[in-house]
This record gives sequence, structure tokens and C-alpha cells, in this order.
Amino acid sequence: MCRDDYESVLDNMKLADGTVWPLPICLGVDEEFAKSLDTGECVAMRDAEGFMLAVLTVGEVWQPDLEREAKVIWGDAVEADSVNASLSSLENPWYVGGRIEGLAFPQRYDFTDIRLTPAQVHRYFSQKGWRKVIGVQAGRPLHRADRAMLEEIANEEGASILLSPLMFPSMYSSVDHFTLVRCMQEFVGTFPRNKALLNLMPWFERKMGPKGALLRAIVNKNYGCTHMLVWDSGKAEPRLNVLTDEFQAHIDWLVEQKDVTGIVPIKERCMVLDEGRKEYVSSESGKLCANDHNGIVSLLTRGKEVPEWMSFPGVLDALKKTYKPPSKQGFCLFLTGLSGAGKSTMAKVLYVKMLELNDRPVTLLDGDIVRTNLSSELDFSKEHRNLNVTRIGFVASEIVKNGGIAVCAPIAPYPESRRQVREAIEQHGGFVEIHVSTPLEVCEQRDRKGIYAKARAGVIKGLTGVDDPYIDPENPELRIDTSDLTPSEAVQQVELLLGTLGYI
Ligand code: PPS
Repeated sequence: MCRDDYESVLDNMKLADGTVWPLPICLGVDEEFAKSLDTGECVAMRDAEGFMLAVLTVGEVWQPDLEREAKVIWGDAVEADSVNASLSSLENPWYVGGRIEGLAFPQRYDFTDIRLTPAQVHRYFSQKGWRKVIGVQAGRPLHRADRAMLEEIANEEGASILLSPLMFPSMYSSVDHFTLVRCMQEFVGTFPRNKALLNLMPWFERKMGPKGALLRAIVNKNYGCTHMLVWDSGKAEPRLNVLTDEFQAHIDWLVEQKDVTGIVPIKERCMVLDEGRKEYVSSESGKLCANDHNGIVSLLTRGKEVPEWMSFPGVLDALKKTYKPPSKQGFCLFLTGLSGAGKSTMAKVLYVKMLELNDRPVTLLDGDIVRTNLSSELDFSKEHRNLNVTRIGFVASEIVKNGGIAVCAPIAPYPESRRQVREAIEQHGGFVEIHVSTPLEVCEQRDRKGIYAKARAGVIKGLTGVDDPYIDPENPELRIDTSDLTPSEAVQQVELLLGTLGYI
């Protein structure tokens, strides 16, 4: 957008020529780049890999008031975060507007058979004689209650359904793209043929309230839909069937706009299970509702059976490949503590014990192994220690992601890198931090490598515990002081914990 369209959209939700358009679509750039551009110049627009998608002929370069923009989009309650998440960002505070000539669609290699363009979808509807179609965009897998809701709505309207998983769901929900699409493929298969079409829509959910919904309505129209499902994303307690006042106002407003958008909004309904009739009915009563994806995920990851009434076998099979019970998940045993505390010995015994289980691949990432292979150029400065530990974390998270067991035993003296490792790994499986808390005096007495003697003699500088700090973990899953324990006794404590947590 050039400036006149941009201002007009912010002021009146219309382009300068009067076409209804709720949100600005702008290209933010940094000051240096902005100042290098002349009107009429052509700029190549490339994706992250450098593939050229379009050419922009520069019409105008200007500096927008991003705070005002954020206020118009999100309202007065706008927070600094929203300004940052605005259409541009504070790092790119200049806008470039102009004519765009598209050369190619962004390249995608996954699910290519369900990436029809708006024109192809439109044509599909005409060929099939679908005169009324409800656009349903969903950011989470759908289940039996959702199916009942969609069927009820579609029957009332005499309409078919265009079902689109959101393309970038991870910003707002935990489910990954591949799992979501596979679940949707199963879900759409539960409808009679000719009732529902699954298609990926390159729609990025901006969570921009009513204006975002209006833009989504325009997009749905372009795909040939006549109706659109509107979810109540503002529900404080998603499992309670209390639609917020704000949501009702949002719907009313979309209804007012329906002559301009050509889309009839339909609001989400809460479905409850009628135990007697064994079917779902919509409810206005504020009861606990059954549209509960998180509940299903929680059952799966705890290794519990999901009752048949909650979802479909195909959808559950797709989910089970991602959400495994602890006994099938990958996990990381992260032993941290001073040199000589007993980490490496315990790690070696644990490695053997895990191999003995023989149900998951096991990798040992001992401090020495890592320092020789992965981090050979690093020293023992704070920066390098943190880098060493996050590298271990990266390798461990790849192992855990693929269902393996990683046994790590670095000193890892600093909380910041330990936290980073935990965060990286917990996205994919279990993280069990074991603080091997054997006191310095005992470690020094053991001094198998003679490293403490060297430090005391001043031959080695910056030894952890002597003249470099070790910050104790605050909430490790386990703390073990090996002063009076044999390796077997120490490892037994870990095994007991792993049993309690369900990993073995
Ligand atoms: S860290 O802090 O997590 O990056 O350390 P780590 O990779 O586990 O490496 C620790 C081993 O390196 C030897 N070493 C030292 N440790 C601590 N401080 C200094 N200055 C140092 N210099 C060499 C030491 O033998 C550690 O081995 P372990 O097996 O822990 O005894």
C-alpha cells in the first residue's frame, strides 16, 4: 500500500478508491534501505532462500506512525508487544508502497495436492454445484464435537464446507503443521463425499480481532465461500460454553458488513454430549463443552485411553504419532555438577541401563566426548561454557525429537544455558535434570584427574568450584550427593524417578 491507501484504511477501513479493506498491508524496511530507494525503481522481492517471487515498483517511501497503527488495529488497550508484532516492526520503521507484479507463488513441497488456488477452489465449487459453502479455518485438530457442530450448521444453511487448517498455527497453538494437516485429512474423510473439501489456505492468523475477521471474510469470499465460521478466540475458559459479550459484538459487526464482504458469519457453538442419545447437541447453557482438543492431548501424553465419544479413530491415530505417552517419548537425562561429582560415572552406567531397555536409541554426550568432537575450539570462559552447553542441548533435542534417549553430563555451571536446554528439549519430550550435588571437598579429595591439585597450584585457571562459580540448579528433577553412594546406588535413584515419571 502507498500512503493514501494506508491512511484511508486506518481511518475508514477503505482503500482510497472506496473498496472495503480492514487492515494495512505494508512492507517495512530499515532506514538505510528506505533512503536508498527512488520512486519508479524496481525492487526484487525474494523469499528467505533468495527465490524471486515478485517485483515491486516503488511508488512511495514514508515513515508511518507505528504506535497509531497498532492502536487502530488493537484498540486503546494496545501493549508494547503488539506494536512490535505490528504489520511492520520497530526495526523496520519505514514503509515502501507501490505496484507489485507477481512472478511465482512461494514454493511449497508438502501436501501439494491440497494447495488449490482461490480460482481452482472456486471452479471446484461450480463444477460440484456447491452454491453455498461455509469457510472453516482451524488452528487445532477437530474432533467429534466439532464435527457435530459443523454438520448442524451446514444442514441448517444447506451448505457444504471448505475446511482449511491454519498455515502457521505454531504462533498461537502448540500443534505442528504436519500433525494438524494429517488430522484434518482424517477429519474431512468422516464427511460424506461432496460435503466437504480440504484445502490449505495461505492465511496467516494475525489475531487482529474484528478487523482480522473481516479480512478473513474477504479471503473466504475470494475462495468462493458464502459463509464463514467465526471462533470465539477471546473465551477466557475455552472449555466453558460462555460466549463473551465481546464475541457477540464482533459477530453483530460482521453481520453488518455482510453486504460488502458477501460473507455470512456463523458463530461457533458449544456442543455437549447427550449421554442418553449418544449424540452431540449444541448448548447455550454454559455447561462444560466437549470441543476439547487439549483434553485429548493430555490423555494421550499421559498414556490414557481417549474415550470413543471424543474423537475419530483416524484423527487419534494421527495424533498418537505426535503425542506419545512418556514410555514412548524421547527424553534427556541431564546430569550437572562439579568436576569429580560423579556425573560421568553415573552417565556411563545410565547409558548401559538405557541400552539394556532396548526400546529407544540411546546416545551418551559426556563432557569429554563433546569437548573433543563438538566443541574442540571452545575454552572455559563463561561465554564458551554457555555455548558448549547449548550445543549439547541442540544435539540432545534432535535426539529427543526423534524418540531417542540422550544422556548428557557437562558441568553446566550457569542457569541461563541450562534453562535454554530445558526449553529446547521440553518442546519434543522429557527433560530430567539431575543435579549431582557432591560437595567440593569430596570432589577435591577424589581428584581423579589431578585437576584440583593443578588449580590449587595455579597451573589451571578458572576451575569450576575453585576460582569459577557453579550456580546450583533451583528445581532439578533430582538432586544426588554421591559422597556415600556407589554408582549403582546413585543410578538406582534415577531409575526409580524415571519409573515414577513413566519414561521407563
Ligand atoms: S562446561 O563448563 O559445562 O562447559 O564444562 P565441560 O564441557 O563439562 O568440561 C568439563 C571438563 O573439562 C575439564 N576442564 C575443566 N573443567 C572446569 N573448569 C576448567 N577450567 C577446566 N579445564 C579443564 C575437566 O576435567 C572437566 O571434566 P569432568 O569430567 O567434568 O571432570
